[in-house]
Amino acid sequence: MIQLNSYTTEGYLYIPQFFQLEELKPIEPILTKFHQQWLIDYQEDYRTRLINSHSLTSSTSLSEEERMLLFQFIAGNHFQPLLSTLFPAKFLFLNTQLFFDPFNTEQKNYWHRDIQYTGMSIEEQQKSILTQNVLHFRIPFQDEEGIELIPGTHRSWDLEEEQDVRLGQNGKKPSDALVRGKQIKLKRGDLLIFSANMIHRGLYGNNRFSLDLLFVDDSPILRPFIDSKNHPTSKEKKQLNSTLFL
Ligand SMILES: O=C(O)CCC(=O)C(=O)O
Repeated sequence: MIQLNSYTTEGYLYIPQFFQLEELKPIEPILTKFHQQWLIDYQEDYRTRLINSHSLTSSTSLSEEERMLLFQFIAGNHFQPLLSTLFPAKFLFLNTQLFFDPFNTEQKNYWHRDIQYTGMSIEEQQKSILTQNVLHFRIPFQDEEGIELIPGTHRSWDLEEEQDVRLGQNGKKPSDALVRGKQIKLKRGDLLIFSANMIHRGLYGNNRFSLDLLFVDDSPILRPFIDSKNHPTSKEKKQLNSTLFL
């Protein structure tokens, strides 16, 4: 039974052993292949700062069959019931991200809300988080330290100290500890769903390798963030028979 109430109040849903272990196997080599090529193409950015890649479904390093396998995984039976329960109305696939450890083991993580990178003013962000829904479905392929998040902040604004830390202001750093932080450790096979709008940070270590699928409200404000290249072509869509795509 899906715990909608818990998501509504806390902004996240942790489902241990959501996947049978063999269910992850077909897509794992695709992710690895993408990542190997990404490490070559983005060597400099990887060595200096990046902790994730994105847009696997538009990558030229994957074949048409591999892209289709990813779309089938995204649109398959796994996620549809959860999505229908968690979103209040219509929703769409946004994109994929792949998270890994920083090259520099001293590199610090950073508290953030994804919405802070959209160029909206603080006032607009405060208003938007009350209604907007952007969800991460995190699928770890390795046991990992997971995500630290502040429950409830998908719909409520930061305490003063949290905002100072998140924005790295008034003598605070984005990696400083926050009292209300809650760590969700993850194992391969688990699924963590969390709101991109809540205050959160990744916890590095153990050579993590996690696929995030992102889904958004089908709204005029969020549609422009969707890059149609990451969605199936109309021919591919016929094979998928899903309402997740443009
Ligand atoms: O895992 C991470 O390093 C950060 C994850 C994150 O911030 C996100 O998924 O938005």
